[in-house]
Amino acid sequence: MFCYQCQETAGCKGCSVRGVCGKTPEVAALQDLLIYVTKGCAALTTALRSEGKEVSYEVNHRITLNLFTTITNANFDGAQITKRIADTLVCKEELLQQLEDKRELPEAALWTAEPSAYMEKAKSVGVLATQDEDIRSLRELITYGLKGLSAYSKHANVLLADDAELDAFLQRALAATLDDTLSVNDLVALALETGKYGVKGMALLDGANTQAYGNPEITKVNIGVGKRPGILVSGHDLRDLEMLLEQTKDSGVDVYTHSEMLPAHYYPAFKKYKHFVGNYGNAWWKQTEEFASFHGPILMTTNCIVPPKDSYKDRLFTTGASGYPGCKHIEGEIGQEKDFSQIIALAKTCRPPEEIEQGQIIGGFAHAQVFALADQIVEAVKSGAIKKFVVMAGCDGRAKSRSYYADFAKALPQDTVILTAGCAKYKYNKLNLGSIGDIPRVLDAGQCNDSYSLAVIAMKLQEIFGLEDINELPIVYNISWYEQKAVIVLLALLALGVKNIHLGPTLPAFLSPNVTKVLVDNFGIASIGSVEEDMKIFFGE
Ligand code: FSO
Ligand code: SF4
Repeated sequence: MFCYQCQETAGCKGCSVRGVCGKTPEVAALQDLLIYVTKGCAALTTALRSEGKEVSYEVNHRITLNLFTTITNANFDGAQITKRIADTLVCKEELLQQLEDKRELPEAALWTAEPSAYMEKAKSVGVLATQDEDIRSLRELITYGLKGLSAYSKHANVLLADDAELDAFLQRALAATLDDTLSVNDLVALALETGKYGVKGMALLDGANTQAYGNPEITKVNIGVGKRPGILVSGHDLRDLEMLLEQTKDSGVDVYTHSEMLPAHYYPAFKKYKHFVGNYGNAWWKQTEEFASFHGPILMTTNCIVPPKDSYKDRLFTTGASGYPGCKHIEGEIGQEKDFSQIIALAKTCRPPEEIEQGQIIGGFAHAQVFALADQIVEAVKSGAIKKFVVMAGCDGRAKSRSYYADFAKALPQDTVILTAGCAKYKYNKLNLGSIGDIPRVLDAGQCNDSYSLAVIAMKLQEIFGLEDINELPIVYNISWYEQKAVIVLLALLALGVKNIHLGPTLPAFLSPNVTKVLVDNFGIASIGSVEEDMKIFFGE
């Protein structure tokens, strides 16, 4: 196996024996093959579109779900992935029959086999199949960005929001990673175009979320526990949460969020559920302890799954793109009502969660809420009460070096405000960093996809202050990344013209020295240093 798609990749180079995430070589091989056949499928849909033919939503959704399935920590279930490969081969066959001109197709579009041949084929279609390290780096950068974009598209799709142009781009770009005629410059341009569509994808999801559930608003979220048994919901899928909240109403069971599901509390539509009592625990990587002490069933709606301990494995359920062998998977296609009754029945037999902390955290500062506070914020900037905003969006992770982010937050000058989104916030959202007037010093917009809100806020401030360039704003970017959704967020920020982003705790292993140089020279991308060094760089102190 060879995988270097996430920040925790072995030795900052690549996982080649077994994933640091727990992915086995067999599952890694199946994921490589799923990506390969999905690229073939995308080549077919792209060719069909160029013949003026329509591609169905079902095919679009298949491609995005396949990509989402291979995101770090989403799906460890070889049987599920094997089935997705087989189903995609059938889909490819149907598309091939509709295509008139089959001459220019890549091998991936034509390849088919029985499941017994999958492993052998997988050996030749992984990341290392591309010999040139710069081409490989850019192909993977684009593919990982598209994986992140697929996750966001899928969340919009389950709320019945689709954008055919977005899907057409996603498939064209995916197919382009098979094209040996494209140069480094072509692929750099395609990576930036991927970022442009990243903005579009996040906007689609933002529109779908806010239309379905209202605009996030300032909310205090309880981090303690109640006395009744609970169900813990993790991941990012708000539609799954909505269905579960409806089905648990009046059941005597409470519902809690974990990790990236925390921002669900900020949406008005979920506030009507009295049994939606709070957030339990922290970012994804702490789940092995927190799921054990929760005592009740856990529903993983997306990544990030850590291979479960036996003590709670029978309480862990997956749905959507997520999967883990031996854990029950709740089925349900887009538009279907999922049946969570077995989770609810199990919850009723469980002890209430063990309290691990008490208090409240505050969030809900997505674009509409921040716009409502715009006068106060602009006044604070003009008076000098707020000198700088620091975007610290992204992901949290296990690496010890990530304590940098807590230390950095603590060391920030008192006249700075952190703008955050994603699970990165857990490094500092319980530190009580205070407020400037009525404005908390940590403004949490929501999930990682709500980084879109941070971009919208920046563009609004640019307009209010009448600035030519987004980089003239008093905003600095110190972003932490872990998996492929952070890649699309990064590409989106680059496409919006944001410069001098610091990225940590390490730069992606999939960026070759030459590709890194392109990003440094053109965008001022930098890695992090020590807190002291970075304070000087950002604030000259
Ligand atoms: Fe975190 Fe995991 Fe949201 Fe990621 S829970 S790491 S970038 O899935 O998607 O922020
Ligand atoms: Fe390694 Fe990350 Fe790939 Fe898992 S997802 S195998 S940890 S690079």
